[in-house]
Amino acid sequence: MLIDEVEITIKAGHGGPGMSSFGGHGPDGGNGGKGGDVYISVTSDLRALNQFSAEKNISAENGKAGGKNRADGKNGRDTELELPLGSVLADKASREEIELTDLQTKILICKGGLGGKGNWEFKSGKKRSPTYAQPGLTGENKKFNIVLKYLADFGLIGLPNAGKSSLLNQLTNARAEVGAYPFTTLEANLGVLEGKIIADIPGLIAGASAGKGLGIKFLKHIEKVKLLLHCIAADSENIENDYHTINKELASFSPDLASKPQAILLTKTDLLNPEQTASQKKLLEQFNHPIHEVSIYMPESIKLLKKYILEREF
Ligand SMILES: Nc1nc2c(ncn2[C@@H]2O[C@H](COP(=O)(O)OP(=O)(O)OP(=O)(O)O)[C@@H](O)[C@H]2O)c(=O)[nH]1
Ligand SMILES: [Mg+2]
Repeated sequence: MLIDEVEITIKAGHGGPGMSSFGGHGPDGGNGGKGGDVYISVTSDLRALNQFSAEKNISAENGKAGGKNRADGKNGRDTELELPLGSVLADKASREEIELTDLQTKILICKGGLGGKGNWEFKSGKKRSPTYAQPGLTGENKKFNIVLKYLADFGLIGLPNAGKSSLLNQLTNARAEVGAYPFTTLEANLGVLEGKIIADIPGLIAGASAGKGLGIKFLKHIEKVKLLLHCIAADSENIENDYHTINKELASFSPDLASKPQAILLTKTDLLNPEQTASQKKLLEQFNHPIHEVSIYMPESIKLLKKYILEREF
């Protein structure tokens, strides 16, 4: 299951306490180390929120205590938290929002506490007792609600079994489940092709917008896409019907979605001979969309499709 919303607590490390000790020449307690910081970085692995399925408390290491003989305690180790591209973090207290839209981003989200000074540092102080050492400061502690917004640039749509997930796997690093039966995909899958995000959603059927099948609630995942990749199986018995079924459902769900640019992917062309493929393609030409013949068993067709996707300028 793809986790797309989660609440977590992030806690930076506590500063280590300063030492209170005395050597041959009086106070010699060293300083505590600084608490570790927590950083956020961005990953193209859109399943990264699944790391919080069990543990929702993230922390960095505390600073170590100062030692005798003016020895400084070690700083706590920093923690780096990887969140998926498209995450929006809302700070529960300040209501500040951070949107992760760039893979290069690295943010210091919670700062570790400073280490306490050891009693050596207060040697010449008049107000303090010579045994005084600071305890170290607490690290920052914040609660966030994280929502994964769908930033997909491309959306694979089509009837169940049209080959959408198979294509996603060929085009991107995704490992979506593929099955020789309808409704294999139960959740939206996302993959990244050189920084462009492609979404694969469960197949739509006639009546989907009225709640039939699974697909409709996943359409929100592709509401922001710039191009719909409409998958139609080449071996379909009524290919025009397939086209209309999907577009009718899109239009009932959202006219906005239905009016988005589409490219037709005529899938599974390995199942037909070139003449059959050509006549199926001809039936789709009336819809005035670019048509790409693809087969996961024809690497050249996948290469051409990748090129087409990567060259899209929006
Ligand atoms: N011959 C052939 N079979 C394909 C091709 N692409 C996909 N298939 C097969 O078609 C079946 C359905 O593929 P999926 O990728 O699961 O289809 P889907 O559109 O994601 O299906 P749902 O998730 O159920 O909507 C599987 O048995 C695939 O192996 C292709 O290019 N050629
Ligand atoms: Mg699928």
